[in-house]
Amino acid sequence: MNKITKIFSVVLSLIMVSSMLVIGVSAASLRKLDLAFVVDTTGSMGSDIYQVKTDIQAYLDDLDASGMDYRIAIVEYRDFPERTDDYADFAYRVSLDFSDNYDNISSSIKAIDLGDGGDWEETVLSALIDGLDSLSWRSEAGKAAILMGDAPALDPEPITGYTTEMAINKLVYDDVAYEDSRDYSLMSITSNFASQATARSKVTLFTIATSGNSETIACFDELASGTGGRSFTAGSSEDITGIITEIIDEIPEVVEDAETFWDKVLNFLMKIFYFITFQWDKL
Ligand SMILES: [Ca+2]
Repeated sequence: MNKITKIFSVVLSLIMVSSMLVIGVSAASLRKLDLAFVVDTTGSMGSDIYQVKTDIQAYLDDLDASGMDYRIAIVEYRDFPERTDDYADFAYRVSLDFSDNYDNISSSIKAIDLGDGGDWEETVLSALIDGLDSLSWRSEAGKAAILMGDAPALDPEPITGYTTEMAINKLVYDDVAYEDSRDYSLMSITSNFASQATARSKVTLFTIATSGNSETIACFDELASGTGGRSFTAGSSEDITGIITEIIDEIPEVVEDAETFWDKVLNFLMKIFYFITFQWDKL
């Protein structure tokens, strides 16, 4: 048993070293970007959305100047029609799946209409979990979303049961119920690897709270910081364009390139290595 374990660990070390040599450290700057706008389209958002419609050309010019191969998607959210009694409402709606066509992006933004939303809180979490999940992300692209709204999330969300923590897990690990295997048991390392090997890579979230409401700011701040992104507050609608420009400037530094399958394999082997190192006596 002891001999087998030793042979196993030597073989594993060889695999690890050769993997590192083959894969190398590819810290190239962000080349491909999939960027989703997630927008509250209830009544009070009128002047904020008007600002985005007016200045969309400027945002696309900034993205062109960045040299990234980018695509834009638009997800809207309001509230459950079952809650608001307004059947023009929805928990989320994909207004545009990822597109690099200027006319499609521009016309989709200009077509945004306003709904009701009922009470103050809205279905932010459905938009981040299910809305973003239904988009056609490129596996090899860096992934980011800009959330813009004036009201906090329904948390926990009625009907779905979604919480802020679940939304952060979904954005970072593509798994609402993700739990990191801090115990380094072989079972949990293996099952985490199995669930993450083919998952969508991390989505970095930037947020723009368009009201000074402290609950909204706290909610958006928690969501953005949970993904390694940043939260902004727009004092007035006129501030939104400056904030979006700042986010676009920051994206190449903050948003990570997609983790490749081989990055995940390497990460898995590292965890196995820790397992053997720390569990050596028990083996
Ligand atoms: Ca509502």
